[in-house]
Amino acid sequence: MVDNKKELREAVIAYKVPGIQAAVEKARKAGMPAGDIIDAMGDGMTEVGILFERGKLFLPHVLSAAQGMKSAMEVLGPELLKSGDASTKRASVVMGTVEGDVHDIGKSICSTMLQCAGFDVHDLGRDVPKASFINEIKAGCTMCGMSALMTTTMTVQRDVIEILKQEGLRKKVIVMVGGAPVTQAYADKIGADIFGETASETTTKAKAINK
Ligand code: B12
Repeated sequence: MVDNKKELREAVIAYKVPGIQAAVEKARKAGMPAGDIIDAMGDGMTEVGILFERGKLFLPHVLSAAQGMKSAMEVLGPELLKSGDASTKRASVVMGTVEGDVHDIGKSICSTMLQCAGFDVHDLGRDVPKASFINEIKAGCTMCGMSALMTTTMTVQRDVIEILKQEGLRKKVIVMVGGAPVTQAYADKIGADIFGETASETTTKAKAINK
């Protein structure tokens, strides 16, 4: 299993879609749980980000690694759902990556894990207008998860919370925020209820609030 973890991480760093798919298949055949496979790929993606920052990888490489992860999620997502406890009915959650931001890998992992835990997830995708979050809350979602991967888009999480206050909806909804640049301190500052550093932490915290 340790070898599979390493191989998955390295396959993502090597950014070739077929290589990532092969490493995922190998890990599945070895009986590695879908959640662990996703975690190992996530580690690889973090390293891709570091190499990108250092100028060792370029945008097409990042895009290719992201593509590989997405294609793996198509297989792993349904597998996770089967193994999860989706029979426990929990709150309706609107999830999305905020407007101006197209990074959706981490958000989609969070959505899948929340679904596995029995939440009714309305995933609006990426580059989601502020009003779309608000509309879903007006339509009955009692939790709202916003992902932001850039320092320039984190502020939209704050804006949506402000709109919720102005519309008298803030107390009716549990707000969750996440994404690589987001921290607990930032979440506290903008008045979010839950900060999740990873998808599993997010799910644990969401379940604790919504038993
Ligand atoms: C993959 C990637 C891309 C892919 C995205 C593909 C996709 N479909 O998502 C592509 C190539 C398209 C891309 C494009 C760009 N990118 Co980019 N990208 C990345 C990279 C390398 C990895 C992100 C990722 O998928 N990580 C893996 C996942 C699993 O982790 P995660 O997203 O953090 O999610 C976990 C947690 O954060 C948490 N979480 C996530 N969402 C949520 C939500 C909630 C509610 C909760 C509770 C928790 C939670 O749980 C997740 C799972 O454990 C990051 C580097 C980094 N350090 O993040 C740069 C990075 C985010 N990108 C960056 C930039 C600049 C860009 C571009 C502007 C580049 C360009 N010049 O065109 C464009 C953005 C265009 C736009 N308008 O959005 C910068 C942002 C810098 C900044 N301003 O802050 C980064 C940090 C790279 C860098 N160091 O320069 N990118």
